[in-house]
Amino acid sequence: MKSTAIKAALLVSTLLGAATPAMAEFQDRNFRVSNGINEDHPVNNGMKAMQVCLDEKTGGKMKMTGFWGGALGGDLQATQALRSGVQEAVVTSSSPLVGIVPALGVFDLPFLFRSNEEAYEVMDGEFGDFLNEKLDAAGLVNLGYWENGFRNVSNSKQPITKWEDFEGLKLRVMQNNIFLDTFSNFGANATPMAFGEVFSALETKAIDAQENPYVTLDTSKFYEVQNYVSETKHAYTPFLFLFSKAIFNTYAPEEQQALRDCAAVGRDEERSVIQELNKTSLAKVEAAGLKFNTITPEEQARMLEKSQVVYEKHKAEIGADVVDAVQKSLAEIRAK
Ligand code: TK8
Repeated sequence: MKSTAIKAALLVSTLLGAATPAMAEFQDRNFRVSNGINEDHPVNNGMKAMQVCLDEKTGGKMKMTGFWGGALGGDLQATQALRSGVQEAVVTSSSPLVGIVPALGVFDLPFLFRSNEEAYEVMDGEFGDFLNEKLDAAGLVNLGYWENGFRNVSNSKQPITKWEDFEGLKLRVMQNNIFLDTFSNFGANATPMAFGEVFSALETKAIDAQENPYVTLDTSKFYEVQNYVSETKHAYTPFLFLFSKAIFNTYAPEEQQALRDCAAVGRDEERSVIQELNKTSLAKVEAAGLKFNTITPEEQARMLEKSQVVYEKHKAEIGADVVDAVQKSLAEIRAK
């Protein structure tokens, strides 16, 4: 009897012993994720999928809370808070961060990417890793390239069908010199502005125009204060899911790995929800009365041609090696 009880007790402790160390690596964590976009943006779908994955991997110990509409500050401000270790995570466009990591400016070069698929291949591969090393050196761990997407122009004045139509248009650009130069070179009165100020600037007519993916035109309600939307697809910008390196380094290797793996799960979900919502968002803004037009492939080629000066002007500052690397990688992808 006694020996059976001891055997049973030993068996239980062995089983517990086997199960305990794996879970013991995970502590209770609750981290904040800052977002400039609103809660109905597909980033939230991605974060929900990421949370399900984290629950599974950490036995429910690692939780994240999204903050929306710039509640924890704009992209740049939130990113600086990560660098100084006072905030855990941000989902931000790469463009406002070029002052921190100049190489990120590569994504701002006009008409660089032609399709989502080639953008994914470049970002999820070696080139993306190469940029991640530069972010890491700046105190930022990039958990993955999520999608912001192809950017299109909306405005309150007229359809944009050729670059000359930008003449005199007061157009908000992100805090980024490549965007500033691209639109100034088209004749626009380009004004750098943080994302959180765009809606009211459009509403008060301080500016006429902005450029963002359809999903943002929809979820940030810009369509309420715009009359025209023109499919320029002049740039594809990613969202970076950044984590404070100072905080990340205090996490156990298993926790870090769970974050990386689950961010990839979230990214895939977010990208696929965006593809669907892009269509319904455009339908919704048209139903709200905006006039929609596309740009001919010939005109897009003309815009790219006109923009060569922007490539030349910014190549050294982005890093000639960086621009050459992305172009080489794109040439390989396109030759397949
Ligand atoms: C959201 C921004 C935004 C970006 C912009 O925080 O600023 O226009 O496209 O969506 O990162």
